[in-house]
Parts: sequence; structure tokens; C-alpha cells
Amino acid sequence: MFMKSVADFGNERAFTGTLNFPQSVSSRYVVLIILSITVCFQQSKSSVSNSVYSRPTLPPIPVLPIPTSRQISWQLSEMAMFFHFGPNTFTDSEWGTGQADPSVFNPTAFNATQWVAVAKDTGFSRVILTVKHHDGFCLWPSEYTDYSVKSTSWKNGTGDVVKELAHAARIAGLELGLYLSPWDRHEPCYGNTLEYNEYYMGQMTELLTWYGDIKEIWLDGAKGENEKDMEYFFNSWFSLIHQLQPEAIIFSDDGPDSRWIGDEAGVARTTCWSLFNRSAIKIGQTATDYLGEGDPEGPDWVPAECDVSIRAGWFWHASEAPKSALTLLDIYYTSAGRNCLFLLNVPPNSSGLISPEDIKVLQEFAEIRNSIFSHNLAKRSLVWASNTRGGPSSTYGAQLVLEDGIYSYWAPDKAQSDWELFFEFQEDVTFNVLLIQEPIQMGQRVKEFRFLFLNEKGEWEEITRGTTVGYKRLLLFPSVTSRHLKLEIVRSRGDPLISYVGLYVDRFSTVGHVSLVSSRSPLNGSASSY
Ligand code: FUL
Repeated sequence: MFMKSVADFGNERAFTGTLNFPQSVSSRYVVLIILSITVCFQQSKSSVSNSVYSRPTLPPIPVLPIPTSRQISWQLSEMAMFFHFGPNTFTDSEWGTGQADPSVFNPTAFNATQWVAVAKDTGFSRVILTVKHHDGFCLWPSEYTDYSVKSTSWKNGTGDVVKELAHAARIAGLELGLYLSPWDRHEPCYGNTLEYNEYYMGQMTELLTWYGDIKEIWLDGAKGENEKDMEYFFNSWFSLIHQLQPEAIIFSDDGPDSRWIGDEAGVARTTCWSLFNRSAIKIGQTATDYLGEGDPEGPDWVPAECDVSIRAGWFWHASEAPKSALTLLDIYYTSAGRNCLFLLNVPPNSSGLISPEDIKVLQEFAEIRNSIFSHNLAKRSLVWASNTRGGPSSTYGAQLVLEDGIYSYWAPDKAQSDWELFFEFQEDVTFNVLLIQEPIQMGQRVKEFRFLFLNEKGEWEEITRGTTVGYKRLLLFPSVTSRHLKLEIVRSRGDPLISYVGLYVDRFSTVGHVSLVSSRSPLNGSASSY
């Protein structure tokens, strides 16, 4: 903790002067006085600790639902990289028919270490591979079909993309996720409910037992029109996955561990709860409004994931170019900056490598993020709160909102209605980005907040406002210069808890520009575009 809050001094004024001893007192006496004060202080400290037990302020009660440990580590990972790779990469298609000859799959320079290095070097801590897309082709040598790498000339039929990626990810310390498409356009038993579920679970078992730790299973909900009708045994799939890989997050349209945000543009709603009601929905049939906003009354913790591709398509096509780094920055604000995981697809090309032009954009994107977010201007401020649980010097003090991470936080006193954090600077600061984080391990609470500055007339004036916060909320607005700022929590589920507040300068985005990526108008009347 770098600074003591004004409130920590209670009603007393902080002593800031220097001790001036009279000239006549020699330095010998000064040393003696200091020594005796130190001894007395230590004695009194030890006698207190022998007689009175003073326990720390008790923690607040979590507001349910709360995330599981695997959901917390998933959320902390913030950004994941998606790899769509398979026969479509070689046939210039998106939804392969399942009839492509396996021989088309021939990545002559395949190198999973390069994929992982690109992800790691540009700030992604998890990679997810389409081990089987809708065409049914398997990137690992499944024993249940020969429509796989086994039937190709790549490495004379001995290759295994999943094995090589798992190995590269493990060496680099990245987490691995797998996308196993339920819809299968090749497998003849697709449409026969019992047999296909057996087939699917057999393949899932191979994947979850052959390749070490798997941290996410991605269950895509797409299915073409007029395709064979059949039922998926979701509950059996979920139980099997959690039994074989207890740390794996299961993503589907509706959870159980992570849900789809409802679009493929990387744009979450400005109101985005991780709370959800799983019993009220049927997988694949949930309205996008419900997926997008979540449910402040929901009994289940099912945070959202925003999947979007760096190119127009999910698979690599020679004719397509990557989006710009600034567009990725916009998407970062509208996904990771709205309480979601940002899942960015970067499709390897037909030689089996990530293309240089995509790498260049990813590097620029990383540099831009770094230049904006590595310097929190709020750390220069003195922070205090309208009230604090256990008093201003407790382990829930206001100044903790300047400490990185979600495990230290400011908590207000019980039964208060004013929830305000004040930031005071010694000189003017100019910024245009606000970051707020809640300690989600205690539940998602904030329903509405405002951020204000003290104007020249001495009145609090609103800079921006928002609804939900969750793990991370970013708001971009026209630049503001001030010395006095206030974060006001207007409405909350229980007492609001705030773990981090950041103020940054984004010289790259223009506020007008961001509306270009927003698929809908803000739902909460925010002054900000984000
Ligand atoms: C969609 C699929 O149909 C696309 O091909 C892609 O895999 C995307 C992530 O999900 O539903």
C-alpha cells in the first residue's frame, strides 16, 4: 500500500512537518530520547498483545451466487485465442460439407509452437482449438472414425494436431481448450440419438484422457437448417467432462460454466451480469437479450464469453485480411471491458502457421494495450471513502482500490446508503478511461454507478455512469482534467465491494469511433460510448 488515506487519520490532522529541536540539545540527547521512546513503545505493544486479543475486521458475507474456483481462474485469464483449423483451411470454406477428401489436409509447415508463441507474446493465456468442426474431420487420431489426420498424407498419417498443440501449450504455460462440434456432417450415425451420443462421448473421453489438463470445452450450438433432427444428452456430457477434467470450463450457448454473449462481433451489452437462471432456459433456445444481459435475480453463476474472429471468416482464406489493431482495441473495450472473456479467433493458414499480417496486428494490439493500461494515474491519488467496514484503517480501507487484483477491496460500513470513494490529487490529472473491478469471488453486486469530478464552481459533475461492473468494467469518454474525483455506487445487490479503480489515457481511440462496433445503443443512458 503506497499511501495512507486522509480518513486513516480520523479527525486528527496528519502531521507533515519536521521535528525541530533547540540548537542547545546535542545530537547525543536526541539519540537517547529516540531510543527510550522506542523501548517504551515496544514494551507497551507487547503488554497489549499479551492481554487483549484484537481480531481483524470480519469479512462481509458473500452475496450468492458466487463463482467456482475454475470460473474465477477462467475469468482472470481475460483473453483467449481461438484456432479454427481443419479441411476448411484448405478448401476455402467455412461450413465444410463433411465430404472433403482427407487428403486436402496437408499443412506443410505446421508448427503448434509458433501458434502458442504468438498467443503468449501478445497477451493471451489460453488457446482453444477446433479439434472437430461441423465437417466431422478430427485433428487427432480418434479410434472411432477414420475421417481424421490418420487418413491424410500429413506426416504419413501419424500426425496429431491436438497432441502437438497440447505439448506446446504445456511448455509455454498456456491453458488448453478444445472445441468438439456437436453437429457433425460426416459421421453416418449423426441423427441416431443414442448412437451419436455414444460416439460423441467416446470422442470426448479420448480428448479428455489423452492430452493432459484441458481447461475449457467449447460446445458450439450451430446447426444448419433441414439437418437431421436429434437430441444431445447435454447433462451426460457435462457430467462426463467435469468427472474427467474437474478444472475444465464448459462453454455452451447457456453454460453451465460459461455462456455465449449472443453475437459473434465481440460486443457485450453495457449491462452484463454473470448471474443467470439455468433452469429457465433450454440450451440453444435462449433469447439473445437474456444471454447478453444475464439476470440480476439469477441463482446461477454463468459468465459470458465474447467470440469474434480477427478476420471476416473463422477459417483462414487467402482473400481475407485481419482487422486493424484499433478495431481489436474497440472489441477489447466491448468484451473484456464489459465483464466478459474476450475469445479472439486467429486462424492458422494452409501452411499450418499464423500469418505474418495477423501477427503484426496482434503485436500492435498488445503494444497499444500495454501503453494504455500499464500506468494507472489513480495511484497518484489519496483515496478515502464515505464510510468503511471496520473503520478507515481496517483491512477493507478505501486505499485498497489502488492495489492490483480482486483479492483486496474496499467494503463500506454495514447499513449505509452512501457508497462513495473520493480521489484527491496534488496536481491536475487528465484521463479518458475509467476501469472498475469488483471482487467477484464475493458475488457480483453493483447495479448502477456514477463517476464525477469537482468542477470550477465546486460542484460534482458527472463524467460517466454505468450499470454493471463485475470482474472488469472499462469506460471511455472525452478527456477530463481534474484534481478531485468521486466514484458513487448508486444501487447494489447488498453492500457494494470495489477491488480496483484505474484511470488511464487512451490516445488511440476516439469516442465517436467506438459506436461503429457497437451493435446496439447503450441500454443505460451512459454518457460514455462504452
Ligand atoms: C459458430 C460456427 O458455426 C462457426 O463456424 C464458428 O465455429 C463459430 C465460433 O461458432 O457457431
